[in-house]
Amino acid sequence: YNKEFPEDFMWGASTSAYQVEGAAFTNGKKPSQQDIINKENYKKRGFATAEIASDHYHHYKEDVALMKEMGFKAYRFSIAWSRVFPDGVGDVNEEGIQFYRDLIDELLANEIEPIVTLYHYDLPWALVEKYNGWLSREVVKDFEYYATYIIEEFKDKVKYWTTINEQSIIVQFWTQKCFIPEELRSNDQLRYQINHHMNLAHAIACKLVHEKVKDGMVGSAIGYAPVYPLTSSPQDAMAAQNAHDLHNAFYLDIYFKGIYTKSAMAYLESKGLAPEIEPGDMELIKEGYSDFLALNYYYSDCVKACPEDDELRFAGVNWTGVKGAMDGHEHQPGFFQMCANPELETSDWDWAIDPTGLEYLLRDIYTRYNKPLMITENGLGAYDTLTEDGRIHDPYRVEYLKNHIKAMKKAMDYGVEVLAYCPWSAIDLLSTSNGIKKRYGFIYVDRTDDDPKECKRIKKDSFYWYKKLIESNGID
Ligand code: BGP
Repeated sequence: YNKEFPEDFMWGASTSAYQVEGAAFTNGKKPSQQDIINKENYKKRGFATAEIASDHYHHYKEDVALMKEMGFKAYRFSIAWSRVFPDGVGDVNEEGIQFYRDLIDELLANEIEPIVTLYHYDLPWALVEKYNGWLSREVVKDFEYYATYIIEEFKDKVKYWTTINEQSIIVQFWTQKCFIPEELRSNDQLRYQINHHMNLAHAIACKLVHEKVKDGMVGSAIGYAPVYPLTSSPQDAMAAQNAHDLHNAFYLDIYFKGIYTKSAMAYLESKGLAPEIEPGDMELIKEGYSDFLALNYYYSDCVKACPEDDELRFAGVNWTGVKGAMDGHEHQPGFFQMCANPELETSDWDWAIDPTGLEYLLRDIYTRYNKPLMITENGLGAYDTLTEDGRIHDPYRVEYLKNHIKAMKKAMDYGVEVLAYCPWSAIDLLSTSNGIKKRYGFIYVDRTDDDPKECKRIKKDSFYWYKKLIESNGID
């Protein structure tokens, strides 16, 4: 492949607020739903809470200096709504917003482009208490209140905005990504209702960026997996098309065409899962078009045909990091069922490792929608060991990232416009499915789930490798 990347290509990495910041109750911040989910749910599995996380809140200058040392051109992070508006709406928490002013200024002073995500799973808990959070349509106007403030505040400093992180993943894993009261969890239609509210919120944020930010670019960050059929049987190929329509097109068609994918909607209607749509909603969605798509890519999916009389179920999780411990696969009766791909190796968490899938999806999306793309997440969750020499040798991570970068470049050589590569994650942080045991960073954070110690930062081998790669603009 042609090794040269564009001069202005944005090498960097990503994090999200509740997974990295800590200081969950500091300087006026009140809990987000993740603080509650972490406490109540994750603690019983022995995971770290978000109370301290990687303590980025207190280490941000050191962290930005390390990013600078690696040569980052961009950094994608999210703003914690409950730090800025502890009650979701109302008075701004000056100390909370000041943290983001300082962080953004620190990035700009180091010539690192901030790529800001408005919402990454962490709805203020106050709004859950008030009206069940995303389950209620009321959240849309409160999101508008929050987004208006943030976009106004940073309109001269932030050019790239992403709205809501991974709606497709929220639909699949809704009880981990949103606080859902026990008694409502059997109603799967609500997954799609939440998603509809998010579509409205997304559209509003896009409109706000278009109105307020000169030369601003806005889009959604989507968790995207290309779908392969298990066999070459026409039934499995059809199942792959169905899964693509429901998992991928269903979101992209909203962002770029302002419509719900017909086939996916017809399927959801047939199962009583379709969202309620009010007059004017689709017009709003159309007006809030996206300028680019941010992609979070970890694995590809594999499917086969699913019998009509099968039982509906959504995605499973591997909570333990022991291969094969995934607690089930998604079944959409008569449409498709997910299965393991016998052709691919997996991570310890059963995520298929598939660099070619990245080339495949970049080319596929670009051909269908013809919009610039950004990689805002990609990476390998792994157990890292601090060795006696005080180092972290993570050749598996380097191998994973290198192969994905090559695949991305191949897609670019076929004409796909990719603006940035921001893998997950800049620094170790809490995994949503396994606390601090499952690590992703270039920078090791010396802590365990039980004991935050001082969260000392240690450069991993992958840190030096990435630094060299950025220095040579992609030539490894
Ligand atoms: C994405 C999320 C991130 C991150 C990542 C890794 O879905 O946007 O927040 O957590 O996945 O997943 P996990 O933390 O489960 O390993």
